[in-house]
Parts: sequence; structure tokens; C-alpha cells
Amino acid sequence: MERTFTILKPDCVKDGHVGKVIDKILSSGYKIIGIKMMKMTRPLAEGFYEIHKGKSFFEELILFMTEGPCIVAALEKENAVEDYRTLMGATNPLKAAPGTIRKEFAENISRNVVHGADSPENAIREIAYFFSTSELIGNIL
Ligand code: IDP
Ligand code: MG
Repeated sequence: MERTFTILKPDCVKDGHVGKVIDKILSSGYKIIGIKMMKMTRPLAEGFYEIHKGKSFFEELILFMTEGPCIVAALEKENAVEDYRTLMGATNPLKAAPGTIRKEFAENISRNVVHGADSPENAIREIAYFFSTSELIGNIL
């Protein structure tokens, strides 16, 4: 069984898409093994997106991710990471396939509703960044 990590970003929460997005996640076969709402601080967001530091959109990304509450969740399923990237759709919603979360709900390439880990290794790292072991069900960390 594989794990992935997702964030329902501040636009998702503010615009009332949380229920529909979680419904898509569950109906795609994922089990939620950890979930919580939080308002990210700047240091927390900067640490999470450290890999994008120095890119042109970094400041815009940090302002967006700290503008309001988001929901972080750890998900479990066979082939969780790759299948979740497919379910999310392309980073730019204009390029996202029909039926994907970003195609249905995202405004633009910045405010794109969801984050999803891009490798099983990063998923484990990202889950550990936001969750302590006692906050996860059936913990394998
Ligand atoms: P991903 O979320 O599809 O993995 P990444 O390239 O890892 O895409 O970028 C992380 C996040 O940074 C994106 O989800 C989006 O919110 C934001 N972002 C990426 N590229 C751009 C851009 O060109 N302009 C504005 N924001 C961007
Ligand atoms: Mg990414």
C-alpha cells in the first residue's frame, strides 16, 4: 500500500469546494489516514515549498498558501502518488484533463485548489512535515 500527501489549498476552503474534492478523493479509492485544518504560517509554508525558493512565483505562492485556512491530509491506496497526480490534473487548469479536480475547480495556475506529492519519497517526507505519528491511522512511518 502506498501513501500520498495532499493539501486542499486556501482557495478550495474559501470557495466551498472541500466537500466535493473529498468526495472525489474517497470515490477514487483513497483511505484518509490523517486530516486537519490549519492556517499555515509563513515559515511553515516557506519550509514546505523550499524546492521552489528563488522561482518567480515563490512569493505569490507563499502569500496564497498563508492567506487563509487549508486542509492537509495523508491518503493511502495502491499507486497513491501517481493516481493522485492524475486525479488533480495539470498544474495549469487550462491544461488539465476533463473530470480532474483542477479542471473542475481551479481558477488559474497559482490558485489551483490542491497540492499532491510528486513521488512516494516526497509523500512520506511531506506527511511527516505536517503530522506526528500519533495523528496517523495505521501508521507505517
Ligand atoms: P504542482 O502543484 O502541480 O506539483 P509545482 O510546479 O510543484 O506544481 O508548483 C507548486 C505550486 O506553485 C503550484 O501548484 C502552483 O500553486 C504554484 N505555481 C507553479 N507554477 C506557477 C506559475 O507559473 N505561476 C504561479 N504559480 C505557480
Ligand atoms: Mg509539485
